[in-house]
Amino acid sequence: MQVFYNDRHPLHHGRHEMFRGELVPCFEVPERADFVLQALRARAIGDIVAAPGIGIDVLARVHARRYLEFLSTAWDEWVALDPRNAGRDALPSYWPIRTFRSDVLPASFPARMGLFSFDAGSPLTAGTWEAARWGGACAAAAAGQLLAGARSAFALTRPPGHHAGHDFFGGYCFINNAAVAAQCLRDGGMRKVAVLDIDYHHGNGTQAIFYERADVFFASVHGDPLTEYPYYLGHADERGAGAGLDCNLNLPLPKGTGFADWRKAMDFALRRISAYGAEALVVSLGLDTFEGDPISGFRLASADYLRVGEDLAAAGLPTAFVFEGGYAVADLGLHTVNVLEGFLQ
Ligand code: SP5
Ligand code: ZN
Repeated sequence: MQVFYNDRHPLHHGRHEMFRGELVPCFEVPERADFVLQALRARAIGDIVAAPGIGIDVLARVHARRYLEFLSTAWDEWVALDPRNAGRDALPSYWPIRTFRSDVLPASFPARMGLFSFDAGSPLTAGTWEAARWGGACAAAAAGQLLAGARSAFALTRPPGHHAGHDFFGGYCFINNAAVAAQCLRDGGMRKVAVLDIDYHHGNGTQAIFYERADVFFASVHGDPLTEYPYYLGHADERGAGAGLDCNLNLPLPKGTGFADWRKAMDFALRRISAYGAEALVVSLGLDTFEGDPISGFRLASADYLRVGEDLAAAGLPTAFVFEGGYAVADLGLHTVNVLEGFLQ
């Protein structure tokens, strides 16, 4: 399996995220990808290569141009506000909810920061744009492998992507890597593509990007948003809209769910993907379903990830894995490699 590793990922290195009124150390740290890389090397899973660069047009297939423009200049604008900001992460303080206008682009940088985000837990740092856009390149390259006939590929990158929407960041995500991969598969000639999101948190960004489209099916198994982040999306009655009606499947599960019930939900999602007629699959591979994850609530054990990979392989589709969440940092390598090994058996 080709592994497209984003070696620029450490350029994104948030220090703090806002949590319950205080700044706490980030859960989404560079060591996450380092542990996965080490495990891939130790167990000789695949060829670890760099992705070729992509133009902004590839990202603009799923993101708004004005959002990409914002991301590309955000750090410089943040530092221009106050030179001392060079030593601080950028976090939003204002949001234009509901009745506010979002059609007028504010001149104020802090106002744009809020326009293009939905939480204060996703610090933007000096190298965020560089790291995030090369993540998009890894996702595009993984899609390219499938288009060239490969059975599987893996985009190993951070920051993660599935919470990032058409024009917003949040949930530690800036560029939606899985959406980039799915769109590249479509643009490369696959007629129907599915995204299966198995991160603990609902992939609100991916869902929103494809919600009214019939050519990309989105399925997600996740913690019930009534109690779990990202809270405002991911309910079972969200079935898609317009041409995309019944091309969206949410399977929220209660906090505390163990592997037996989780596996039934994933297998149901795979059956729906098969019935839909997908020609290729993108897996948003979050490993925060692990029982030891510090911010999540499912109870998967380390060996369960082998079964996850086997079940995904049984779907029989060309599959691009895209790395998402997972915060039990030292165990991430083992779990990621277990999924991939289970898939390749
Ligand atoms: C990609 C991904 O997994 N994003 C998740 C973003 C979650 N952000 C909210 C984190 C809330 C932290 N809760 C800490 C609980 C400590 N007991
Ligand atoms: Zn997550």
